[in-house]
Amino acid sequence: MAIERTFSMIKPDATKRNLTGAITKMLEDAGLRVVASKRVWMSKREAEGFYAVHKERPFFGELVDTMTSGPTVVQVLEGENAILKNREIMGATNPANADEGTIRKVHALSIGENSVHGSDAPETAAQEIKYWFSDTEIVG
Ligand code: IDP
Ligand code: MG
Repeated sequence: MAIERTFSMIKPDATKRNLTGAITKMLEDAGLRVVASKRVWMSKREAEGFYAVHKERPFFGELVDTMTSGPTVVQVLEGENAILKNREIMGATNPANADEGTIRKVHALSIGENSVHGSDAPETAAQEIKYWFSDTEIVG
């Protein structure tokens, strides 16, 4: 298995409930290392750009509103098989379908306020890391 990097966000529904530490601990306990991290309050334009792949979906407006409703913690995670591992610890998009012990099962409020984002493939991980971080901000 390869050491990979993936992109993660702790979404506003979670930062508002002071869950940054609790969620980061779940990521670290799963064997992932936070190699870059910053707290941002994203603009509408940044949220629309980040989620451009979903722009035709009926929930796009709600998604942008939710993501700009408070601060987000953007992170780069590193570890063995990090992309898939992060998706596993996150749990299903809809917390009602998420496995026991996953971040979304434990913390998410709804499909729209589901506490975390994680890249779904190597290509999106590379794109998403680049969207939020310069190389010098990823410090190991
Ligand atoms: P993912 O975050 O598990 O990868 P995606 O299908 O990529 O899920 O959707 C991106 C985000 O859009 C979700 O995390 C969620 O916040 C939001 N979203 C997806 N489907 C719905 C929906 O049916 N209603 C409201 N928001 C949704
Ligand atoms: Mg996705």
